[in-house]
Amino acid sequence: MFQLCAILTAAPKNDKDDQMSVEVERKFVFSADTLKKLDEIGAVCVGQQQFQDQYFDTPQFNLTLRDMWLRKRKGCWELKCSMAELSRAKETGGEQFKAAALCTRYKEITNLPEIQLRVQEVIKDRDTETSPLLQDESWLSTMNLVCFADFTTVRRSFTLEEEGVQIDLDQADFGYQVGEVEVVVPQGGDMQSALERIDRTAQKLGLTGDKRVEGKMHVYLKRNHPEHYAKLLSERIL
Ligand code: V4E
Repeated sequence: MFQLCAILTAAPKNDKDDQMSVEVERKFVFSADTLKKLDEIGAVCVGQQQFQDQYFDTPQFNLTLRDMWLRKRKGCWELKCSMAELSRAKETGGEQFKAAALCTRYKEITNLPEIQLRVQEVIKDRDTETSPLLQDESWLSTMNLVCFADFTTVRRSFTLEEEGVQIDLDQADFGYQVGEVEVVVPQGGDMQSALERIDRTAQKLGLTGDKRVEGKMHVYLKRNHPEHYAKLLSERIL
């Protein structure tokens, strides 16, 4: 089974950063056979890394209920904001990519002042004067943000050069593993080609099915925060 999703990544707003790229990814369930397949199709292992993800939200879930995901990974802040509506509007029709119906799109912001601004916009009922001190994490408590998910992932990454895709195999420390085939498309780039390359890679890996595969957060919340999970399900965020 696999899932196709696209993540719109955006750098902070300045002249240089006006460019945006789209990260297209298809999640899939993998097994020991996947490693064999990767080898057979000529994918090259480009490394293994371990990272901790800490996700933050208010106790009222102000961010995640808006499909905004604030996390700290390897000391860096990232905010993923859903671009679903925009993406859907742009992709009406197109029989050839039924898989696109399973797409999710997220603008990814990595510039801390920009992140603080976005979060502040969402939590505007609070008095949230942010500190300009980027090293200072007092803005979290100022905005009433608490860590609701904390887990570590071991990620093995592969490239399939002929398709220009990256394949990640993630093993989370709470006992869930999920793979993804990913292509980063620069703004204005060829999304159709990316989808085709991902689709071809999925076929080469023997992935079948068109059902959504749960990401790590789905499983983490279901197991650890069922109320939060239920709320996101009922609001159709997850
Ligand atoms: C967007 C999102 C979350 C943030 C993490 O996204 P994800 O791509 O699943 O995690 P990961 O570790 O693979 O990040 P990467 O290294 O690729 O940047 S947590 C929940 N969501 C929403 C979401 C969704 N609605 N559906 C699916 C399939 N995934 C994520």
